[in-house]
Amino acid sequence: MSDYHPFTPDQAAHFADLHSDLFGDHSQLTAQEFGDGNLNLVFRVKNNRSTSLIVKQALPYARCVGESWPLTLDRARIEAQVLRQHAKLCPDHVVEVYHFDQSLAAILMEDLHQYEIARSALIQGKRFPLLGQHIGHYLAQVLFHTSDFVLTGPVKKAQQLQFNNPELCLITEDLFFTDPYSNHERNTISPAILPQAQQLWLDTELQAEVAQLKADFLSKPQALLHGDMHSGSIFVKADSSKVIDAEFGFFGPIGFDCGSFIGNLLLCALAQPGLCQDPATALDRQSYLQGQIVLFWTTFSDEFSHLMQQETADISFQNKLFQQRFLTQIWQDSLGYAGCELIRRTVGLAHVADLEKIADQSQKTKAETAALTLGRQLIMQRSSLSLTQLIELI
Ligand code: SR1
Ligand code: MG
Repeated sequence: MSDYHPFTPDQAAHFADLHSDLFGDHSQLTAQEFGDGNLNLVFRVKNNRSTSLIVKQALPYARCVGESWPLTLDRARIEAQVLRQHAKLCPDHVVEVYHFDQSLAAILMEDLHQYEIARSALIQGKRFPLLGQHIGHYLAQVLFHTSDFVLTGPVKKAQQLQFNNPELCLITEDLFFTDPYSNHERNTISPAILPQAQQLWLDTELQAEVAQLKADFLSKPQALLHGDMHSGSIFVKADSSKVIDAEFGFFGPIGFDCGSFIGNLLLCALAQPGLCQDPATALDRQSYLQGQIVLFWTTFSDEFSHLMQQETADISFQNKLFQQRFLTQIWQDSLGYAGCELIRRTVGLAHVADLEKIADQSQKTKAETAALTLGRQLIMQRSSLSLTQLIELI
């Protein structure tokens, strides 16, 4: 990686120009860095005819913390390769990667400027009737086709090596499963909910269940996950949804991706009474978000079941009873990981705008308390909760 240097806007524009034919010979290019995520540099490069592309470059550290938190540049390779593999399996719902340069840790990709980030749009109360269906379809396709139902043992093991992502997995291991359950210096806790957070540090029954979910995250390489399936990793417009940001990708438990998506819709639903003044509007938005969770899970589970029945290559895994049990286990894991997401986004390092944008302090305390309570319920009751019961709990 000796050629590596963080891009200036001009260098990002040059990189985009060099690796794409989209701009034309006489283009005047401008570039602007606008990355507001946690880890990387992101530039929009535009010509004078409004054609634009995105250059995303990994920094050798976590941007949100600074140089004191070094981070592998290899995450750019993982991201480019996961996005390309997922795009082959589900082209409608994955951003297109045009070029990847390993030595610069830089990716040139499609600019989704006609789309909005799902988290910001949902916070504003915008509705996308197909969001749950799109993400259910995306996850069913990419997770099934990278699992043991399709890949032979040797092929899957080779891919596990290709997508070995220890540093980014360690971030999740720490931030999801460890920090929130102790008085860790990385945690950020609103003073008003400190007593509830302290409860988490003492709750050994909850900690035992979280330890099980962490053990599964570490040792259940079921499929090639996106690895960071929150609503900030999804671009949406009325009739289309596209997934970005797959740098946390690795072979892990299928329920982790499903649970991250469900967890982020739940966070948005719990934040609604604090985000909009009118209680009736808040209720209406909550019922839209509940509907999207139902649509997501019914789409995912119907499609995954169908794929198991129709396209399972391995004869052992064609057993119907095994397939039913496998899907039930994904549901239970999803509830557990959704619960962990609710808790870590409330008291851990990486908070979400859904809760942070609540201006009224007492409303924010209510929403944060609700997130911790629901998070605990999902983790503790994951082996018995149905989809209908989940919706009732909200
Ligand atoms: C230091 S990274 C913090 C969080 O941002 C990413 O999007 C992941 O969700 C990670 O946990
Ligand atoms: Mg991200």
